[in-house]
Amino acid sequence: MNYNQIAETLDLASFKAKATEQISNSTAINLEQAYAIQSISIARRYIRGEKLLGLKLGFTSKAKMEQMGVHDMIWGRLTDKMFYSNGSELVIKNFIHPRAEPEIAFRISKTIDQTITLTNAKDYVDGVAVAIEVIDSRYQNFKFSLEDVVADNCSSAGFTYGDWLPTDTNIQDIKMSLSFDGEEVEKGNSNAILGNPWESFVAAARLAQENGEVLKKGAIILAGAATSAVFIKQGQKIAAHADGLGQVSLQIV
Ligand code: OOG
Ligand code: MG
Repeated sequence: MNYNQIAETLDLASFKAKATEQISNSTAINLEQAYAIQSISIARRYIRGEKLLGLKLGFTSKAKMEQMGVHDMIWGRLTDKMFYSNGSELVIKNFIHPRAEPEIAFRISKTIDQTITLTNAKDYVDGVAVAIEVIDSRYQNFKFSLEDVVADNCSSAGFTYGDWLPTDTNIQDIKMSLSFDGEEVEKGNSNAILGNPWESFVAAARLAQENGEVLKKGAIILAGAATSAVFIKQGQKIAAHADGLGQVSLQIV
């Protein structure tokens, strides 16, 4: 199997906003190979000048696993090209079939240099925020196997976050929702994320260490969606809300 070729196909599908066929339709790949393809395709972005901003976890909630028919947690990379500031415009024609989901973001306060547990996690975070992730599978019909979606950098395409709040702000057992033009389209509870969103931060720190990704001061972690993701359309104002964290929005143009 040619990893480089698959990585190039996925990267170009993203760059040109044109869907491609699922890898697993023609080639059997395992998870290790899928992560190798992901890192080659991200390296192509770095060559174009994109910078790593952080990591995201996916399928950390049952709602997401069930929606997409997969069974395990995955992780991907976020770059500066995917970042949108709160309230800004997202040009939908640069995407294939984007969906939005409400998330929680963590901001890292210092380089992670030891094993992170629930007990020391807060020492490495200086802010928590409500976030929106925009996912855009590069595969036709948004259909994939777990390996396919890992190779495709976990559908990562865009994200934004709201105001950073102090680390001791409660993020457990809070209502999270997604609304389009003021109407709620999804709602869930933050504990749907691994039972406690802080577990997601702990997992991200472990995965980063295991995979040689150094998370430095300022890096962002997205914990994974608490609800299903919903297709977005031109003209919508999309917003995510989390009790106690406020709200964040994007205008889809
Ligand atoms: C994969 C990305 C999953 C999440 O928050 O669970 C994800 C997908 O659903 O296309 O970002
Ligand atoms: Mg997500």
